[in-house]
Amino acid sequence: MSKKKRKVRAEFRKNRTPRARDKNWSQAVDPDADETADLVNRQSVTGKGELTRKRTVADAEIAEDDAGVTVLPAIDPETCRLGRVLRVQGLINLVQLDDGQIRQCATRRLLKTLATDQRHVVVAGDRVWVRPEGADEGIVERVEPRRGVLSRDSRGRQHIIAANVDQVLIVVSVAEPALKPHLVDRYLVAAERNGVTPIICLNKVDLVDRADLQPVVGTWAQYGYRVLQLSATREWGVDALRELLAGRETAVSGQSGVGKSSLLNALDPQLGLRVGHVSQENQKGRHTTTTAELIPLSCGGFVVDTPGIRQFQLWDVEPKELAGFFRDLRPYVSHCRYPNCTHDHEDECAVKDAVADGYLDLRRYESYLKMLANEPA
Ligand SMILES: Nc1nc2c(ncn2[C@@H]2O[C@H](COP(=O)(O)OP(=O)(O)O)[C@@H](O)[C@H]2O)c(=O)[nH]1
Ligand SMILES: [Mg+2]
Ligand SMILES: [Zn+2]
Repeated sequence: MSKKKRKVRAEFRKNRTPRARDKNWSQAVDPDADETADLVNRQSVTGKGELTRKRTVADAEIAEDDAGVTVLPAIDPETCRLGRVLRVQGLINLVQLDDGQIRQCATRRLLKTLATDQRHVVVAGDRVWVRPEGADEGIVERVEPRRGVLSRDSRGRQHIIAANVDQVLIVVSVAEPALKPHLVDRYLVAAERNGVTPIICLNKVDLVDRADLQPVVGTWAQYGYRVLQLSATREWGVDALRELLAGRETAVSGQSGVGKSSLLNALDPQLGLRVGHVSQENQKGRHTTTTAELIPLSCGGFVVDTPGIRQFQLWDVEPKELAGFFRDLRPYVSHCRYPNCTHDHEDECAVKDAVADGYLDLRRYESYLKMLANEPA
């Protein structure tokens, strides 16, 4: 993580850009001198005749973190206090300050207007500086650089599912809904990309013959990924899972209906998370997971229970770096004839040769090709 102290020139988001005025720019005398000064300061005419607004924020730092680049405006350490975001609901961030106090906080406008390709300015798990207001409210003045994140691409913007976690539980079911190994592979790449330890949780193994899972489980395990075979309803594997979560901060992610809430309830019955599909009538049911939420565990540590994700598209992974995030493909890439080999159509490709010779798993290679082509999971 590197920090630079400098003035920040931040572009406002497009939807806040004022429309070009009809006003005649060459008008010699402008009675509204202030407005003219304003225009000179804040607007510049680009080649396309578009207006962009920029603003210089004095006293801010720029930091590179696990989620990208973040702007850290100066805060007043006398009045502001550090805390952790438990949940973001609409415009309100529920923040627990380090002294335990829980406050409902709005987000400082400046943070929202700084140009960013992130879908949300504040996310569950964030460390934030809060300026307290009243008995139980406040304003989030600044978000600290994030260290372990799980993020995905949501229509061209970065959706940070959880911030500041050590590990991610990739929860899939082996039946109802059927196992999607490719989705697991995608999560694995995202975890490798962000330096978060992945734990693969195959739930509902009570519904299948475990021998059928062996080929796919074997490949992941062979490359050092931890794979748990669980049944939340029968409580199989739950003790092992609890041991892995105790004292750590873990994001729990997967499609809806795979048993995330059931697993968390099984390992900590005090949680009482709502289980089951959201039916048509109670789409807005209060207790179903609709927003990521930081939940303390009685065995120590936190989990971030996240809403079911239908599509998991990779965020900020260049095609040329993709193979490097596959632990199995990685050792071969330097042996290809072309240094920029995509391991797709090129000849004298060490990866393709390894697949043909049976050293690499064909399913994993196909998974790689699908991600390379940016096909939906
Ligand atoms: N057979 C079986 N069903 C399970 C298991 N875990 C969860 N379920 C069921 O799967 C459905 C979805 O579970 P839920 O925990 O709400 O999934 P979530 O959407 O991922 O949180 C519920 O009907 C659960 O009873 C399991 O290990 N075995
Ligand atoms: Mg749930
Ligand atoms: Zn190659």
